[in-house]
Amino acid sequence: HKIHLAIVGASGVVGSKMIEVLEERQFPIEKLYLFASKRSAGKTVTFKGEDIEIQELTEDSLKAPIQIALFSAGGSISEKFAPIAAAEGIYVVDNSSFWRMNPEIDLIVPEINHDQLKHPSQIIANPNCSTIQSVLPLSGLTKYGIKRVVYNTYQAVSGAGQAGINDLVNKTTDNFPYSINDNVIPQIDVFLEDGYTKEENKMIEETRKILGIPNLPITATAVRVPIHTSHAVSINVELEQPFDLDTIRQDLSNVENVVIVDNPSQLEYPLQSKAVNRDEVFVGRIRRDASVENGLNLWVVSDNLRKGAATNTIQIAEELVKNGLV
Ligand code: 11C
Repeated sequence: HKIHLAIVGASGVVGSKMIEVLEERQFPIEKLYLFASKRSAGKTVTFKGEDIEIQELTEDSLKAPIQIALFSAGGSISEKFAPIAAAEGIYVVDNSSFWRMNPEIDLIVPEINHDQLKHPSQIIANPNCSTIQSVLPLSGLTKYGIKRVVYNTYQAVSGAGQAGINDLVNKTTDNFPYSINDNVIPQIDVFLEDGYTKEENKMIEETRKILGIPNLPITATAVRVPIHTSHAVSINVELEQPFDLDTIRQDLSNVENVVIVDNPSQLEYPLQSKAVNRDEVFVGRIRRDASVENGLNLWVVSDNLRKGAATNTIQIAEELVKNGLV
C-alpha cells in the first residue's frame, strides 16, 4: 500500500528536512509531488536516487491522485491552499500556525494524542517546534495534576527558516532586528498587545490544547540564541500532587521518544549540539524547585527541524496510513 504524497514548501528548510525524513523512515511512497513558489519552481531534488522537479504551486496543483499533502510554506499559503486540498479529499498535515487553534482542527503530537487520528479533521495541525518538545515531557506528569508552567526558551535560528540561518552565518541583520552573533534576542515573532510575543502565545495556547487543560496557568519567555539547530526549553512546573524524583524520572522516561540525559556528577545534561539530527526529546537537570510546593525544574532539548517539525508531521502521516484513512 503506497501513497501519493505532496510537499508544499518543498524548497524551504523544513520542506527539505521532510524529504530527508520520508526517505529515512521509508515512508511508503508511490509518488512524491514537490511544490513551492514560482521562485523555486524548476529546481530538482533527489529522493531515493531519483531527481524530482519542484513545481509551482497553483490552485490546480492539489488533487487526485494526491492523498496526503504536508504543508510548510507559511500561514497565508496554508490559509488559502489547505482548504482547496481538503475539498479534494486530501489529508493536509500543516506546519504553519494558521489552523492550530481552530477548535475544529486536531493539533497532534502522536505520542500524546494519536487517538484523535482515528477520526481526524481533514486538515491536521502540527504544533510549533518549541511547543512539541515541551508538551512531550509534560504529558508524562499529568497524572500528578499540572498546576502551573513557566517556559523559558533558547531557540535556534533555523526556527526562522533560511533567512534566520543566513543572519547567523553571514553576520547580517536581514531577518532578526539585531545581530544574533553578539546577542541572545528576547523576541521571537511579532509583539502582541499584552507585551508577549506571538511565539510565547503559541506555546501557551498550544500546550493547553494538546494537553487538554484549557485554563492551565502558563507563562513563557521565548529567546533566540546564536545556534544553528535545536531548541532548548527550561521548564518550571508546579504539580498538584507530591512526588519523589526517582518516580518522576521513571514517568518521564516512560514517554515514548523522551530520553533522560541527567548525570550531573559526569557533567551530563542535554546539549543542543548533540540533539541535531535526532528525533528524540532529551530531558535533564531534573530537580526539585523547593521555592514552591511540588515544584520541578526540567531542561529540555530537541532538534526543532526534526521532532519540532518534519518528523512530527511525518509521524502524523504514518498514523493516517496505519489507520487506513488513505
Ligand atoms: C521559531 N518556533 O523558532 C518558531 C518557528 O509556528 O511553526 C516555528 C513557527 C511555527 O522561530
